Amino acid sequence: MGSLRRKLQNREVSIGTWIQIGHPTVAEILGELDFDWIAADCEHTDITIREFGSIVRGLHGRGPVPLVRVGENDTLAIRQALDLGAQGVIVPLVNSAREAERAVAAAKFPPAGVRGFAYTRSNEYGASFDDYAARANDEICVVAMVESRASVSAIDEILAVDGIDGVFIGPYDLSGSYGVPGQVRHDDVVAAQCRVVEACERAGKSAGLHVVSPSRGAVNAALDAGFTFIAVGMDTVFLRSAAVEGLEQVRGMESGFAASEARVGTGAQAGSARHAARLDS
Ligand code: 3PY
Ligand code: MG
Repeated sequence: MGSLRRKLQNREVSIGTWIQIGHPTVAEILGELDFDWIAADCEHTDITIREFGSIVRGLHGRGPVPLVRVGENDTLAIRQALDLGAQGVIVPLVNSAREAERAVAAAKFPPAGVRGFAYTRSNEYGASFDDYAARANDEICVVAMVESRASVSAIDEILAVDGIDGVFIGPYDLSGSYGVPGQVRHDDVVAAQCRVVEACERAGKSAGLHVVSPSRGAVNAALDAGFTFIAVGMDTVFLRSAAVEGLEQVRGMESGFAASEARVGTGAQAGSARHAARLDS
């Protein structure tokens, strides 16, 4: 069994992150970091299946396990992502055991499921066909997203589906479903999340949460609440916060720069005086 699937099944903590930018450079940069897994979000982004292939190639040979959140609970979307080398799928809006069974079936080769066999990137275009076919069902992780009142009501049945390794909370959709859109800290939404975590504890499966703005406090709160499959940040969030911080470091320097320029003179004369001063120092 793959190490991430084992962690999910043992409720061991894993820390991952999300990719929303469909370029391999992002995967190469984040892939060098010590994340346990990296999930590309193909639901709420413009990441195409081809771009997902580039992301998986960017992660290849690096540490984090490549996961995908498919656009919807669709057999072909799941098959194509796994064929490209995703080692697990996060499936949005799973509202019932039947829908969970559908997701698992798409992710597993027969007789456990309906995943089709072919020469694909995941089996090195056939070079490791037999080996991959023998181990894929055991290694591929399937995580169902719980993001509706219906899903919370059916949580025990969803978790009882063989092949569902854990669930991941979608707090925003959950808040919408409870009639308080965007209020992810609303009592009803928090109570729903607690219900899901308790069900995971009973079922011995993992509960996942996205800590969008990472901090030790926020991750500790998630761990204390019983979540073990934890995403921190996201490429877009990291990019923005680094840009904001970098800009904060230097904004305001222009006024000092303008003042020193005024003292030295203007134009080309000022530039050469400045360079000369720097060379002298
Ligand atoms: C949700 O909050 O519903 C999400 O899917 C966030 O990714
Ligand atoms: Mg959602």
